[in-house]
Formats: sequence, structure tokens, C-alpha cells
Amino acid sequence: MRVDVVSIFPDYLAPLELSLPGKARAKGLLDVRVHDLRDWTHDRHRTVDDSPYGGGAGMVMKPEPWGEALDEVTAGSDPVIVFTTPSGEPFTQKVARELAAEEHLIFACGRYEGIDQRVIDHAGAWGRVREISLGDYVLNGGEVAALAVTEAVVRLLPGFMGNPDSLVEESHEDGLLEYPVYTKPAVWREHAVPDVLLGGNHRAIGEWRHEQRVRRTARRRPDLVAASALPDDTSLRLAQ
Ligand code: 6GU
Repeated sequence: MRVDVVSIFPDYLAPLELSLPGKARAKGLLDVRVHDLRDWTHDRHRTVDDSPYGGGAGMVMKPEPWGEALDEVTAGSDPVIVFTTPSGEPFTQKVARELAAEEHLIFACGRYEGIDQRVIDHAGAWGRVREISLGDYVLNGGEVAALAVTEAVVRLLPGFMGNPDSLVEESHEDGLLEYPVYTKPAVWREHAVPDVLLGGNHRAIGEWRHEQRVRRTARRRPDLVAASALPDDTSLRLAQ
């Protein structure tokens, strides 16, 4: 997979060189290129923003540098262009799986009050377009979102995980949160590991873990339970 990131703060993307994406790069699964949007400006001040038509607070990212950047970065490719914005669709594990199936992702990281809408309207000419939000809160820019999305996607690339089983049982893969986990010692500061986990009865352990997942999900994420296939009373009963 190729990933291009266009940002006015390319230094923010330095973690792409490290740890998880770095491992994928070392394995040859990932080719990451970070670009400075200002490389596609032509004035002495390398201007990327201007005041909004119609007035209002803040600044808007000018369309011309984005146009030239995306002309160049999309050339000869059929990419998905991801605009990171708090107005986007929520980023979920399902979206991560969809993006992991792509050959080429381009992240366009907005700053200020956003990118001139005509860039997004035009972007269908460069590839398939997704506007993605990390969640219902506001960051200063889309760089951290591009990092988060890249990390979630890269770990799903075939051949990345040593043991792909560990992908199946985790939070959000099947709509339930993960069960609690424990390791040695069996008692720590008077907190004991649940007995069932020490007993070696794998069926009982499986049932206990499933119940813990349903309980957690009902308590912390009632929105997920509403969307799940659990019988109506199950999660309500377990949440008591
Ligand atoms: Cl993708 N960008 C910004 N600026 N803020 C956000 C976000 C993205 N997702 C949540 N908040």
C-alpha cells in the first residue's frame, strides 16, 4: 500500500517513520510519503490560507496549492483521497477495513477553518473521496487523524500481523468491546484474578469472557448494543 500525506506540518507525521507503520515499511508492505503543502505555493510567503468569503472567524485553506498538490500526488493512480475533518463520517473499524483493501491512500490534512469546498467538490476527478472524522470533538488539524487512521489501517494489511487470530477477537471487530485481561501474579495488592481464569475449563472461560464483553458494552457503549444482534433482554440483564 502507498500512503501520501499532504500537510502544512509535515513534522507532525514523523511517527509514521516509527514503530507500527515503520515495521510495515520494513516488511515492504507500506510506502509512506509525507508532503509539505507549501511546496505547491508560488508566492514569497508560501501562503496557504485566506479570509472566508461571506465573513466570519478564522481562515480558509486556499484551493490552488491543494489543486497542484493533488494533481501531482494522484498522477497515474486510482487513489482514495481522505479529507480529515470534524465534519466527516465517523472513523470506525469498518472504514479501516475498507481502506485496508486499497492500493493507494492520500490524506489531505486540513487546518484552520477548513479547505475551500471546491477542492472537495473537485476531488472526484482525482479518485474516490472520503471525508473522515475521528470523533465528536475538535482538533487543530487533521494530522493526528491521518496518523490514527494510518495506524488502524496498516495493522490490517495482509502479512502485517504475526498472528492474525489476535485481530479477530478484539474490540470493534464484531461489535462488542474486549473482555478484561489479566496476567501474573494471581493476587496483586489484594486484587485477585477471577477464579474461572485459573481453572483451565476453557468452555467456562469462553462463556465468562463473552459475558464480560456484553456487560462492558452495555455499560459503556449502549449505542453499540442497540446496533448489535443480541436478544433484547440479554445485555440489559447483564448490565444490571
Ligand atoms: Cl479528522 N480533524 C479535526 N480538525 N478535528 C477532528 C477530526 C479531524 N476528527 C475529530 N476532530
